[in-house]
Amino acid sequence: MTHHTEETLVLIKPDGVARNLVGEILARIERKGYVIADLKMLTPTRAMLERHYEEHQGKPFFEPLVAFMASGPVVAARVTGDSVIEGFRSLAGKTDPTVAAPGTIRGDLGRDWGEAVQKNLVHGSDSTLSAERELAIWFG
Ligand code: RTP
Ligand code: MG
Repeated sequence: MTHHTEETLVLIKPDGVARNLVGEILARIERKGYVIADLKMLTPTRAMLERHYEEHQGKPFFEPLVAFMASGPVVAARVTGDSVIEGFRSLAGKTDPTVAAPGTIRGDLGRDWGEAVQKNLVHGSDSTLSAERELAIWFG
């Protein structure tokens, strides 16, 4: 596998902020060796979220997801590191925290048992193209 420096967008979703897990989650990112290159807290607008989640428009969880993400402050981070896009998603674990592996953020800290929207603490970009697009939305 070839290694190269990448950047990704990480979001700590409203459930992570409300549960006071910001420090814990950022610490896991830093301990892995990734660098937090930019960081802010904000309550996202609906317009931002519709762009961020455009690939999910029309799916049954889209509206509840946007409502959940707009329900309170989130932390947005530009994170850089060696193969960080895939690496952070591996650190985060599977989308559904009930089946995410122990050792992952969602597996260790997830407390969402079968709700309509997965309150799964974090978001991470899933490709270089998504990372570029999402970083433009959250960091301009
Ligand atoms: P993310 O985009 O947040 O990093 O998570 P992901 O790639 O693992 O999941 P994705 O399929 O992109 O879905 C985005 C977010 O929508 C919520 N979701 N709920 N009820 C459901 O079945 C369902 N599916 C997805 C989750 O909050 C998920 O992270
Ligand atoms: Mg996704």
